[in-house]
Amino acid sequence: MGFFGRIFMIPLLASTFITLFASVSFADNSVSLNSVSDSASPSTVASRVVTMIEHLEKPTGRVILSIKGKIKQTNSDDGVARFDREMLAKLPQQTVKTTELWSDGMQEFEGVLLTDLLKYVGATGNYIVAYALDGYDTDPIPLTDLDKYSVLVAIKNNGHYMRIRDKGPVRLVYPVDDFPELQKDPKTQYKLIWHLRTLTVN
Ligand SMILES: Nc1nc2c(c(=O)[nH]1)N[C@H]1C(S)=C(S)[C@@H](COP(=O)(O)O)O[C@H]1N2
Ligand SMILES: [Mo]
Repeated sequence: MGFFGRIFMIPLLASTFITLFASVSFADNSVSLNSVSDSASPSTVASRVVTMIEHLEKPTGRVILSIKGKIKQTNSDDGVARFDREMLAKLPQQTVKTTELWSDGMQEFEGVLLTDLLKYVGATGNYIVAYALDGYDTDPIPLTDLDKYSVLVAIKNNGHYMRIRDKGPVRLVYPVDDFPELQKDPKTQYKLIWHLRTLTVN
């Protein structure tokens, strides 16, 4: 890109920045987006309020997550919202601590709450289906799950960005340890999708 190209990029980048920060308001006494209170769920700190973005920037890095279906904000002509890792990492990050099937001991996962991400793209459906890089897909996940549990679109495990070999780069993590009903329900393990690539909102 030449000198003039760079000059023109500056206002563009600045406006993207402003749009993002205007839309994600960092309220101090924010209302928790989940009915799960912070005391009930030790995994998650108080949610910042996330509202729908007005203009979704385009990914510049490798796309690691796409959202399709009933969403109002997209960043392509084919009606898909595509995210690179930087875009996901810029959203308010939350933590879920839980044990899981694939590794020993307590695991800390970090990423954006699925409920926040869906608000961000203006999702209007009743359930989502998650698709993985390896061809696996979930049964429909009702959005009511997201009111009950802090379901995380995780990009970090124990402080490190997950690579594909770590069952990343994106995983759907439920706070399984915090909820006996999740531990008892055999459907829970089918929802713990690793290599998450696409979410459809239906
Ligand atoms: N990407 C991906 N996620 C997945 C699966 C899969 O095959 N691929 N299997 C699901 C199912 S059916 C179960 S029971 C759990 C545990 O799978 P595992 O026992 O094969 O590790 O992960 C879930 N998440
Ligand atoms: Mo399974």
